[in-house]
Amino acid sequence: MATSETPVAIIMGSRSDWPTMKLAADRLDQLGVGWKASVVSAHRTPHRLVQFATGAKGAGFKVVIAGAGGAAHLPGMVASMTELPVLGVPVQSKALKGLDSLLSIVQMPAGVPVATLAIGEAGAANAGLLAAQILGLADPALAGRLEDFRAAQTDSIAETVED
Ligand code: RP5
Repeated sequence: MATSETPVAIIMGSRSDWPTMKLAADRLDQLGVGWKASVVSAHRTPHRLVQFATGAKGAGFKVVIAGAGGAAHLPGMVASMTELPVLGVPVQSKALKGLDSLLSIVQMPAGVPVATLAIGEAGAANAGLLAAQILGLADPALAGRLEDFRAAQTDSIAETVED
């Protein structure tokens, strides 16, 4: 069960996706946004998928971050059963380096959107930030923390190339 303290659900197809998906959780932690992570596999636990997707909105979640690799059907299937925004993270696969994951997630038919991020760690980190930006539209304090984050990030980028 989500609460106003945990507006973001982070789901993934396998425990093996967590080292990547943790990057989303880390960004949410930095911004003071609550999250709940769980393993929901489109193929290995299909009934858990239906239960999660049909119950996510009623449980109080506002945004779903869904990561999966290979035949990555999880984000699209969740999106098909909820009106919550679903952010899809293509986890880097061993065989095809995540191109399979990306194409499985990004090519959704019109009518059922998944906001697809980059392959791997950058995508997971950006999913956390994007979830915070969505929530920030209705949360001025969070929007302020996002502005501070961007300003600090800009300040951290040196213009010179010397060591
Ligand atoms: C997908 O298969 C998961 O999302 C994961 O990225 C991939 C491999 O899973 P494991 O075999 O490591 O459990 O369903």
